[in-house]
Amino acid sequence: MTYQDKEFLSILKEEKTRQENTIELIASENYVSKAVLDAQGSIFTNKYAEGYPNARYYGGCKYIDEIENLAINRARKLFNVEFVNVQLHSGSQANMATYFALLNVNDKILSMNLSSGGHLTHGSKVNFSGKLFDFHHYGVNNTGYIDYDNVLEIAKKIKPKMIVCGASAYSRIIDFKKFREIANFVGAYLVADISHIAGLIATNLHPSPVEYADVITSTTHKTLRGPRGAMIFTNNKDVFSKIQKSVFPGIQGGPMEHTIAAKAVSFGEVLLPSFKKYQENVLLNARYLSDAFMNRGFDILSSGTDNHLFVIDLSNMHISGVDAQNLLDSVNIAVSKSTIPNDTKSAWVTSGIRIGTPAMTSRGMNEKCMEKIADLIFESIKNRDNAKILKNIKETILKFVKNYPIPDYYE
Ligand code: DSN
Repeated sequence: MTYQDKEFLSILKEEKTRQENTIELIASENYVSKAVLDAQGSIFTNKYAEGYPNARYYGGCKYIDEIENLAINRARKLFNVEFVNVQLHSGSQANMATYFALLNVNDKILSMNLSSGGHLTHGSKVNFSGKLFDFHHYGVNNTGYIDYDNVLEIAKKIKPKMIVCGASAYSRIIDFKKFREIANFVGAYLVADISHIAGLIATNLHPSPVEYADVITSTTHKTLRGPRGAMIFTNNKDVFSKIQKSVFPGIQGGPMEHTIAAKAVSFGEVLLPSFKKYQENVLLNARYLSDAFMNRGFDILSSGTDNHLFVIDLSNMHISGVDAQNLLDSVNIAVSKSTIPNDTKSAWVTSGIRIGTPAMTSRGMNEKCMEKIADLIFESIKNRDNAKILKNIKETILKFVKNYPIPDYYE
């Protein structure tokens, strides 16, 4: 590398070492390819391009238009959809643009509650969504599944203008058709936030909402393994026209064209047959890992998973989510604390942890590795007061991860 800034370089090196030496189980994280990283770091970062292809507020946008159209067209192909906006800086902004496009402030929205696996932008009181709109929530039943009859019941009672389906910590198939029927029953828009499962949908390993939802929002960096960012798509021309205006000039100015370039490159990778194989392995590993945890006495919400993640209720292990997260951090395992349905602990403390397999599957891990990871976590929790055993576990992990390198980013 040719960087001169020693302070920067030192932090970059430390973070690279951290990434290399960590078993990464945060369900929303992944490792982009070198091609995606290069596109993100490319000269497209130098360009302002407010507006959309062929309708910009700046000159010099010929190649910017080409790169944005490439991203749009690849996304259209991936999700078999007509209209796509790839300018969203984040999933939160994708949801914000969608609400602002179709609703008025204080309108009613029905979505999944945060403790059952919903997202901050699905109406949390501390988020713009909960402050500006009148959110009502559905959760999961006592087996950990969405109860669609209950969703219908709540919808009939509150008559929302919009129903949001999709979650950040829900491990089961989402029945978009059922959500459409409920939305039709009460005359509501249906929005599917597929941020977590976009990679599975793009490879036909989870049913697609395209036929059912009025609007679909997604991040691009989770199972989809692209750069950090988001997109919105729909098959409804009128809805799309509102979305376009809502994104720009509604809530964003200049799009990050270097990120859009990286989105284009990553969508190209998703179109390759090898990406489907990767997603199949993500699913297999999630099942192996959740089984391995259950065999060691851990309590998994809904007793398993259909996708890339699951949530462990740690109540029977007598450790909170935050303490487990910190403990595992200390032995180089990254997880995120997670609330569980009807959690009695705060969102900072929580009673659970969320585990996902996209990142370690990108590093080539398999069934045997999942058994080992479950063992390492079980032993860490069991021996949390024994510094010597924890030190040995960390040493084992440092040796173990060396066999599964992260992409070779820098020469
Ligand atoms: N914060 C993301 C996650 O970890 O799931 C969702 O935005």
